[in-house]
Amino acid sequence: MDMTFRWYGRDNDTVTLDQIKQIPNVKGIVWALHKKEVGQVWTKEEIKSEVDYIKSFGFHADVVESVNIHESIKIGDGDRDAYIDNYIETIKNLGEFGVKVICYNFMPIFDWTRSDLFHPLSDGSTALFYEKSKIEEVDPFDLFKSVSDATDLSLPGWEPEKLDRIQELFKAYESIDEEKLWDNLAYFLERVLPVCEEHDIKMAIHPDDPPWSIFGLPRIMTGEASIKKLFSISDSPSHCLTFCTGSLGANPNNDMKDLASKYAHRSPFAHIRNVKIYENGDFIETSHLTEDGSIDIAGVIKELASQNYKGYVRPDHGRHIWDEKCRPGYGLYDRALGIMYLLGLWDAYHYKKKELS
Ligand code: DNO
Repeated sequence: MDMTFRWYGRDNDTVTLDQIKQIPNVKGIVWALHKKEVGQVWTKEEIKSEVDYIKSFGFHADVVESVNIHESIKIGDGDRDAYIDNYIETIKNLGEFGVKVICYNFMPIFDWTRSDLFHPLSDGSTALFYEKSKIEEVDPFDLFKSVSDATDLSLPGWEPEKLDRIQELFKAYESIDEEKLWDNLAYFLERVLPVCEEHDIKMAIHPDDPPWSIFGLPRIMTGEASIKKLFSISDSPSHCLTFCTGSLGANPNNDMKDLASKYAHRSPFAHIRNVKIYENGDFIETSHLTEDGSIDIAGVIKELASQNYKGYVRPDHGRHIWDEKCRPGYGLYDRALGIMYLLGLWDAYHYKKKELS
């Protein structure tokens, strides 16, 4: 596995590349142009500046997370082709700078969703928390606003420009059911996959987080049936999955070890994190340690190790520990601990003593 670390850019992250450099075995930075408005073309100059900076620290910049999909594409609006044209332009530009994987998602309006970004855990740390009843009661507009306001740093997936359009977007989704959303995904992929193939890029869809419908909006990447349906759309080698243990794993019916055994070979990118699921369906993001949560993290890594998985891996959300002030889920400390745990599990399988030279 090729260990990576997600980073939000020079002026949008509390963590620096110098710090990431000190975590053993991190080879690449998972990046994006977080300041771009969704739907705009990422220019070659902008890409070059970010890639050059990342590479100047000795990291590769092979993985982009995410190039977000404009709502018009998900809704299938009249202007979707113009936005797909822009997306294609961005793919070509990224290809020119050696990008190998583009992670994206197809969730309507809301990306990852939580009711509390800093929920206390019994060890004194805080973590991202999903309380089902709260999400069922809250006005989506208020949730969007409170999450966007929770930190000075812009949150990925919570595109601020959506805030003014929430009602209009909900209206537009009234006529979009799951089937229609699948059709719109297929329409998008049909146009972008040939371009990805030409540029040797994998488009790796991220599962829905959480993997069920919220606010009555359709969600389609929720478990094994969706993965099967996804791959029935196209057999292009560029058509791939981002294997995310935390998002799919929030539904206890999704056995992540089993899914790793079946779909790791179609997943050039994996997000590894643990969540503890409560009986009523609430969940909280714990440390990566297997016994701290409900997901068999050790089993997943064992499965990846047995396949000698060559894809990119990143530790996903961590807790906020040791008083770190950081963007929710994306501090330095707990993700660094997570990496050492994942590497430890991997080494336990692939133990190789380094010979003295
Ligand atoms: C949250 C992330 C998501 C993810 C996107 C992928 O922290 O896991 O924002 O990056 O859904 O497109």
